[in-house]
Amino acid sequence: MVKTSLFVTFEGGEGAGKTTLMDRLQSTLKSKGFDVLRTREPGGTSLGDKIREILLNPDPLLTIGPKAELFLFLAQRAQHIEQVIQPALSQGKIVLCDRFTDSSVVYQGKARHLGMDFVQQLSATALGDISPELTFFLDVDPSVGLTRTRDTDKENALKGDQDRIEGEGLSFHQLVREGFHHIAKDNPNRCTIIDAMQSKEQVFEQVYPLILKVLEKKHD
Ligand code: T5A
Repeated sequence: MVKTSLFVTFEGGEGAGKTTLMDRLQSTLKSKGFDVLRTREPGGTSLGDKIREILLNPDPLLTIGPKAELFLFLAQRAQHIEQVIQPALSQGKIVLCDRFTDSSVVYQGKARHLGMDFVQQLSATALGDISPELTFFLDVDPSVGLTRTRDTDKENALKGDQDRIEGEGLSFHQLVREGFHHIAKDNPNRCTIIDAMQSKEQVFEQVYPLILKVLEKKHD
């Protein structure tokens, strides 16, 4: 087993193709002998999974204001880092994480109007010294992404029900997309924007070599 710690995050709007890409990256990296931990937010721990159920519950009677929503995301992240991410990195694993702090900055900071700087500053407490070395932002037109998730939900016999955040209007999801572009522009060394309107194969072929390059550098 090859031991190389690397923290990689995957970001983007709804239905951008993160799960699809991460499935392939996980199996390919494992087949090359790397020790890979795959995780996601909200979630990744028992507490995180319970908070996820609350955050994504579409029940209109369950009111969650923007600040409460943010603190729930930060609470699950603090637990996720302490219980899962930090230990895995200390053990020399590659951590592939579906969404992380950039999602809070964009969804709660930009689209919920709490302020991107405000969310970034508040997140620092949960993060400690953990930050992703690489972030891939899968960029897709929100109307295309939302159609993809609806089609997947139907295939999974969920009658096309949308979760609480997915169900926000198109303008909300357009703000999300703008927010990710803003972060990518401000962090060119960490973030790469990937055109997620391309085929699944093309998306993988762009991302995988960039991860390998960083892993090779670590072995030099
Ligand atoms: N959130 C999260 C916040 O508001 N703040 C935070 O701090 C955090 C961490 C999470 C929600 O929480 C919010 C953001 C989200 O709204 P989730 O269920 O985890 O909810 O939602 P997503 O992360 O958006 O996951 P999705 O499953 O909706 O999207 P994926 O994983 O990006 O997409 P994927 O791979 O499942 O693909 C969807 C469909 O598209 C197809 C797939 O086959 C699938 O059918 N597909 C493609 N089709 C054509 N071309 C391609 N290139 C394709 N790639 C995939």
